[in-house]
Amino acid sequence: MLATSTPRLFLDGNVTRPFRCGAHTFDLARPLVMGVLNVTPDSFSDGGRFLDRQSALAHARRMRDDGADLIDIGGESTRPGALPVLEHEELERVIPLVETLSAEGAAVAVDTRKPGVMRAAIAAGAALVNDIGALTAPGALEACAAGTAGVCLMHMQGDPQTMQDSPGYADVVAEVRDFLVVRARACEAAGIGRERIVIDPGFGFGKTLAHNLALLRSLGALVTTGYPVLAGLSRKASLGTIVGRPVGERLAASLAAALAAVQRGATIVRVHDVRETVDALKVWNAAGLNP
Ligand code: 9MG
Repeated sequence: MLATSTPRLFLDGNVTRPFRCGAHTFDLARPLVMGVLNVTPDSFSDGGRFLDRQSALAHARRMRDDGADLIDIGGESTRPGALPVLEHEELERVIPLVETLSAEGAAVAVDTRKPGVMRAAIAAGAALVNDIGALTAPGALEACAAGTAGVCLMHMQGDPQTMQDSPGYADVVAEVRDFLVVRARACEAAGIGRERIVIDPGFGFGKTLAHNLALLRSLGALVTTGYPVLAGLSRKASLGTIVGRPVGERLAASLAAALAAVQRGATIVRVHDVRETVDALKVWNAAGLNP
């Protein structure tokens, strides 16, 4: 285990700055908002709503106009129990959107585990590869190293089909942190500079409510690695368990979770409700609560 020996790597304040992803550079002086666009029939929150290209583009542009710094496009659902999608189908869903939105100047992230989709997305102008598998698929590191896009490395125990069956850890915070540091170092060894790397504890990916809360409380353990931390809690089942509400009624819970995450040092929040999150963060910023 790396738990006790993980060095503080390259700190400027707490976190490596700036964050470089493709044609975009973010100074991380304030938390960034990443808006979610699922072009899938089966995502847990908005499955089926944006399969049509025009409605997907309209939703992405709305999120951009509402203040999203990044738009995260996913063509394969990652919700618990989700089945894999063929590569050609994922490409057809995602790449035209990446091309159009990148050409309009948006910073586009592509949520994929497939190296073929990563390569095509980077060629189409994607700024960030958001991989719930932390670039562990054969060829994924090479696909990202070949370009200049940023990478988001997420922790997941198991895979989406079975991950919530019986997640277990001896020390969830240490195990998640150690995994992410190992993956970040693998990226650097492959030629992906540290200024292009973001890490993510993967809330809800092979984790119980208690695991998610432990990670949220101890997000600082990830922040002290020096890599910027992304937190994705928006509308997730753990929030539903806490407040006892279905997925369509978790806005307040999601805002509270986003604020808790940035208060603990997250520099990017991945959210469905961009306008409301941007407003909440404006108040948080104005109050000078930045840790
Ligand atoms: C695709 N996806 C769904 N949830 C996510 C999360 O919490 N983080 C990241 N990076 N991607 C996610």
